[in-house]
Amino acid sequence: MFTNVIVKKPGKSYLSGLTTSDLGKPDYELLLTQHERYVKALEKCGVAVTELAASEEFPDSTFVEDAAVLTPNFAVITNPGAESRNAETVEIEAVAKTFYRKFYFIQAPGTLDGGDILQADDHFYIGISERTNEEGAKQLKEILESENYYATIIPLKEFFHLKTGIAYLGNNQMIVAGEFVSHPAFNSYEKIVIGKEDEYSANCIQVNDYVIIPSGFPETNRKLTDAGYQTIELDMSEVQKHDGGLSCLSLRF
Ligand code: CIR
Repeated sequence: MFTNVIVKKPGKSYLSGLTTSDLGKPDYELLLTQHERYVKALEKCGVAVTELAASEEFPDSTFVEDAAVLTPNFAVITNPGAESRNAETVEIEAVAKTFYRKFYFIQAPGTLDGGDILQADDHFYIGISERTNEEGAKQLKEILESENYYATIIPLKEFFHLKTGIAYLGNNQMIVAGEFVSHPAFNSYEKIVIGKEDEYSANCIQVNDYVIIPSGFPETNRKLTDAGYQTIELDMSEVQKHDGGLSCLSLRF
């Protein structure tokens, strides 16, 4: 069960944030509306939402997931791999202190983005990407193993972050796309496979009784519904324009 989430309102500077997509310039008003609907959907899932105010000095800081890894008993403050995002951790550490007493930190030269970390019950998967390096992954693995979790490091071939292409739904079920469809690390899970054209919808979030998915992917919605999940669909167009998805916008714990 998740009881809390942390989110952060996007600022106007979002428009000058990092992106690799060619989907066009985000519409700020529409982004705010999409963010408000995201918060409402989380509330419907039964979690208490802590919403941080926008920070104009950090254009990508609405993607709070990258600054921390939160588990039931401790928080890991990351060392985000993009220079312009690195100091986003200061505010996330401060707010995490209202919920946690035990902290670990990823230290340079290790870098790590929370988007590269997937928890499936007592097992964490740690992606090595453009943002998370081997040293950062190794540090997190050691922290997790010292806390009696399992941890597996997965070097990425194509995806931006690990969770760009995979989500854990609970009940030993994973939703997988692209390079994860036949990846041996996930062989022991029951898989819901997402086709190439629907790849964006692999980044979805299971929150208590619901799975929140991006709208515009009827096949994904059908696969989840057939598997017995209740879905909530949200338009994520303005988030997708800056390489973000549903998981990136919140820390869930
Ligand atoms: C970035 O490049 O850092 C942001 N524009 C997108 C971050 C997405 N975060 C995530 O997948 N966890």
